[in-house]
Amino acid sequence: MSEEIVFITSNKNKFKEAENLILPLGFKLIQKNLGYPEIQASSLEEVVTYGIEYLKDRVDTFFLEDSGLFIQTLCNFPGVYSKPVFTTIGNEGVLKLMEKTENRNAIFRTVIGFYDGKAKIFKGECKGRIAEEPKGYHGFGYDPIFIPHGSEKSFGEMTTHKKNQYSHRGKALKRFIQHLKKR
Ligand code: ITT
Repeated sequence: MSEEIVFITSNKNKFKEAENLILPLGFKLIQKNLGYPEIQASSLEEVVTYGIEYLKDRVDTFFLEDSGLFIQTLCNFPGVYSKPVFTTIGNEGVLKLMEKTENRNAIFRTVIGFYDGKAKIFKGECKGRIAEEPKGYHGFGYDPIFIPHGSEKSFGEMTTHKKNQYSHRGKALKRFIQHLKKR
């Protein structure tokens, strides 16, 4: 019987990206949308740590994650506000804020929190730039406007497998997987 790992997330695209890397290892991945308060914190780590504290008496072994897009010329906005910014002004709004801006550097960050009686944090980041216009229909969220370093394509133009090779989440998941393997 393969070990079950529960991913607490409301986001089925995040789940698909995690499945792509974790399933081949022989674990069974289960998505649970339990909801936890995403506190208005100043860092992704704080959101994740709070989420673990909230859920650890409700679920035995699980992980969750918080991600954000940090745009250099906008003083790291939207960062920890990535979710409300996406659901309000969206990609078009972010591109409007960047009009005529030469410095298009940005970083995507993911922080994973795993709990199995003890809490552990795994981080991943992906440097890249904000595209001039949305490109591609794969993925979710800011994917069409983010082009990772080393690629001409946006995340929106990549398959899940390809995105995982570059992405913040792919990197954090690979660190998490190393930990799972040696537990
Ligand atoms: P959870 O239930 O796991 O929290 P969520 O969709 O609320 O799922 P986050 O708070 O981590 O996820 O995401 C913040 C925002 O950033 C949200 O609008 C996402 O669409 C976007 N986002 C996160 N990861 C992304 C990625 O890999 N590519 C594009 N957009 C991403």
